[in-house]
Amino acid sequence: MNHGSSISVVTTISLILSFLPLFNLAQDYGAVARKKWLDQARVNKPVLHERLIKPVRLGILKKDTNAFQGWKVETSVAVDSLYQRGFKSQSGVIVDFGEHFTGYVSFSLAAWGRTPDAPLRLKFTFGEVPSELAVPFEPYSGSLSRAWLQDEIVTVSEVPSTLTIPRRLAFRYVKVELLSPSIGYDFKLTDLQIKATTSATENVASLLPNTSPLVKEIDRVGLRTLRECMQTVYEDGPKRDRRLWIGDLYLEALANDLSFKNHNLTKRCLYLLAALSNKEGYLHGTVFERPEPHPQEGQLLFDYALLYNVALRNYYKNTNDRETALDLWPVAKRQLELVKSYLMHSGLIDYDRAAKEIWIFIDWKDGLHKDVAIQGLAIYALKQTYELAKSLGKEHELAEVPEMIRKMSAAAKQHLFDKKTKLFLSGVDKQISYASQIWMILGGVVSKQEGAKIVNTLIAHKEALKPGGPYLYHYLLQAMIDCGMKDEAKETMLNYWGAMVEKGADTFWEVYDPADEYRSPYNFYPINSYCHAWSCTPVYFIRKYPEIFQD
Ligand code: RAM
Repeated sequence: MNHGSSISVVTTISLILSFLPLFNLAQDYGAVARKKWLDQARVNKPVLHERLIKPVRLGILKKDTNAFQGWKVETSVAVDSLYQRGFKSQSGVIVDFGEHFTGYVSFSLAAWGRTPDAPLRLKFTFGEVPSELAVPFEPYSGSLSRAWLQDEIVTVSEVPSTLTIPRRLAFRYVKVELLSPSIGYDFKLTDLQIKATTSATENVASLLPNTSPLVKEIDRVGLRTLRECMQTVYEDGPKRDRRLWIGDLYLEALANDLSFKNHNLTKRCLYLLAALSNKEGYLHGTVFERPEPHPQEGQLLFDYALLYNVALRNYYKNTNDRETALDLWPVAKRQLELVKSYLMHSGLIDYDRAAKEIWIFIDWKDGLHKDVAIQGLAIYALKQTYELAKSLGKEHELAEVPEMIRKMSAAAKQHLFDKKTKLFLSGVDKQISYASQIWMILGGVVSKQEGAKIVNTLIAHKEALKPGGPYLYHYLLQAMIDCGMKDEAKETMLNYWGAMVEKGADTFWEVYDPADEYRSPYNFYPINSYCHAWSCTPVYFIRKYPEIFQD
């Protein structure tokens, strides 16, 4: 090929490429890097601490309109009363383990009087909250698999025997029913127990002595939530979905940094996600560990991919582990291509196109319009990634980023801020939401003073679309703190997480809407997770800002 023809080939190629969306240009990291990352994930896999836990008492399930979701479990007699009588007359018994545990349940069956002459069929229903024991699972209307619900039918062919339910469970309460008795004999159920697992250790520094009892309680429940979600990855929820999601990982890592300090777990998760990124180098929103590590193929999540960078920066800040930060730097850098690929000349993200091509999460909230929020979140992530680059001496690789930040911030103020309402408005309906204001504040699009005014206007605005759950409440609290609104931040924590505590939460919930306890993003509230990673962050706030929360 002569020189002239090679130029024309190059020109043709670059012409073709210029019509492709930018993110198709991204290159794979290569098999060597991926293998190294997967190995790093493997060597940092934590050993699970196991504890054998026995139930503390029996309970009585009661309908109560004042209780959370209309049901409560009242304390009844000691567990011995179950173990020392024939089971037939006790079918439907509620056993209370006193706290939330995650692990493997076993039990023993023995003859009680006459010779066992037939198999037994028992049904176990495990509940994180009382309503899961009371609400019929059929007809099932949920949008997630019915199989997540924790009811297990066990057929026992031989009595006496000791059995372990194969599936890992997450619960405080168990209901045990006898489905198929034999008229010929009765039996005893004994030694119900759970081998509880967690990768969190117990040594967490206590709060200052003057901390209010409610804050202490919120912290205790938060720690419990985090502990249960810390398994061999940061799970989102030990009942459901039991896997690593980037958005949950970031918040769990924040709380872990100031409590259990299991930094290797964070490291493992960061490596695992990197190793399982797609061919273009973009991170999947969620990955699975078993049977072999694999991603949720095709599930890219715009905001979560960007939050990975924030999590990596946070990991580096907390550990000084430069080697890992440098190792994973190409991954962080690559995620920024997502922003570039949707950025319009105006400096705004092309939300309509992005929303068609990639999942933008922001919050579980029906009707939420996310164009403003993703703009703010992208600016926030660009800034955080730039800070990470600076700390690694890599800012020259992000030479265009400061100008992107400037342009995107200016565009947000010019096109998305409404001078009349003094709030950021989203979508054609000019929606006023907490999500929009929160991410504009966190993105630093407005000054601290402007941010405080916005939050005050928002609070006074009765129609504003409130956060749908603890995930966005976390960012609301952070936005308030960033604006110097200490009292409001404390009040929000006490009102929101405090209300869960007052409603009997042993662990914090995936979804909690004070105006509707039955809300579920999945159309069936028993499928909600009631021990959910992203709700554990009071642990972080209380320790990070003792002057606000421990005073
Ligand atoms: C749900 C889970 C998880 C969250 C995603 C976006 O499936 O609750 O925690 O990260 O949604």
